[in-house]
Amino acid sequence: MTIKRLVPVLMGCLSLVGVAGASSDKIDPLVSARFGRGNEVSVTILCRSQLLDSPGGFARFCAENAARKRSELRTDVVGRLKALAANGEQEAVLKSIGDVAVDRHWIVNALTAELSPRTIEKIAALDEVKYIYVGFSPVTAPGAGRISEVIRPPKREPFRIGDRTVPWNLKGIGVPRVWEKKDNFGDGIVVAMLEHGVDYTHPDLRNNLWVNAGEKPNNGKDDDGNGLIDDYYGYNFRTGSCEVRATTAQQHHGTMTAGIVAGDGTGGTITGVAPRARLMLLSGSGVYAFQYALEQGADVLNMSFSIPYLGNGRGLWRLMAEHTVCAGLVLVSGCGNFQQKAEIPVQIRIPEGIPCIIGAGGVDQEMKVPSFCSLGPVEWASVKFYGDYPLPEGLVKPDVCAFPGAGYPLLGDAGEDYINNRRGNSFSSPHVVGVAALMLSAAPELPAWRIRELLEETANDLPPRGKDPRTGAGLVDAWAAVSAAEAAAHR
Ligand SMILES: [Ca+2]
Ligand SMILES: [Ca+2]
Ligand SMILES: [Ca+2]
Repeated sequence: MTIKRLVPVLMGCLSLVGVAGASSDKIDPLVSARFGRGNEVSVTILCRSQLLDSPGGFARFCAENAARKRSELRTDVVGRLKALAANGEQEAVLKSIGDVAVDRHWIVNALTAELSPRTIEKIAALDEVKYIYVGFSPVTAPGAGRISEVIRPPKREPFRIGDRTVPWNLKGIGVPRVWEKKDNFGDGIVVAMLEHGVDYTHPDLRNNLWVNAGEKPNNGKDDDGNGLIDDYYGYNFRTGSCEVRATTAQQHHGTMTAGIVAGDGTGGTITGVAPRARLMLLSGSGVYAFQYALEQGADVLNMSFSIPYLGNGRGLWRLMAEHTVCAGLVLVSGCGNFQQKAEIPVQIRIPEGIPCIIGAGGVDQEMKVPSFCSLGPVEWASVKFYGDYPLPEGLVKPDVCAFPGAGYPLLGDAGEDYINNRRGNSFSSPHVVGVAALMLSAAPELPAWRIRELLEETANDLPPRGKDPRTGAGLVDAWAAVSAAEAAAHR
């Protein structure tokens, strides 16, 4: 313990006097492996001052802020993160790297740029630099773009099941009972979908879209002054465009996941767990999505994707996710489909392997884990600045389970209202997201980290007893989870 504490202090002193050995300790081996090819390397430069320490800072923050409202935490934490990003450390780096294109971040106090190996080694010696990771995908310079259809005003009558079909997957996690007995359909909750696009013109989605009230669509102007032109339904940070509509089969993944969150059954089948939640549509790197979702008032973020081989970069994602959860956004991610392709402990990757992110695994209708579903545990002992959750126990993931399919209706693409032959934990995740939306609709001021705790406490445990690395805490139970959220809000 003493030695561990001494090392960073010593490193700090050494870098002050410019000893090269100390500064190279601040360059991720995955970055230096790209040196020597004569190319510039994309890096994300983590500055010294961060809101949370690693690894104990998140648990301390949650304990100290347990009695606070989520809305207060949003304002307070976003303000503190932005103040840290403006504390002069980023400026010191900018001064040192000269005139190159840089993305400055605030969700973590960090910058992303493409730099030469020589410049990277130079800035590693700065006292203001904590560590240099492989870069987040850079944002494409904002362009104009157009939204294919401006839907207004949305038709939002009071929600009724009526004669529409409610499929087995929603019944299996207790959703219709919440609708009928609690009159809770997810009203008032905004769910951000980080996807490759969503067909927002689908009849079952088009009345459930979040819109940026400060932005006039398709006028070529950034009306709300957030730096993004015409970001009406969300934003595509990959293309630098406001258009977030799915047009290819691959992008159609997002239509299916969005349908599980909020498909309202206009076409005859209710696919959505929270058919009165609203959808914010985002594409691109997580860092931009987290910042946008926090600034624009999203409550839950779905991430039905998995990133492998991040090495120490897993720690950068973890810090970013912990800051985001402290700021009141519930993060959920599917646990992946790599059971037959990868050894434990790397079947469950990023973001779903991060402790504060709700990792959704899968079971079929017989409560068996399908052979494609990734299994836990996850290790963090090898990750710079963390070193917790050593194997063999590791971090138990998944956190909870839902249904990955196949065999229940998903939203189809143009010309086909529904399809039912797809499967994967990409679809488990939005079930959990939908339940989180119902919980927050009932108890909007619960801190975001309480949603994961309550989902686990109320899940229906599956063998073996207790939280296990196949099914987590068990199958989510919407009725019990929403009831627990209501009780926690009144405490
Ligand atoms: Ca804008
Ligand atoms: Ca505009
Ligand atoms: Ca169990």
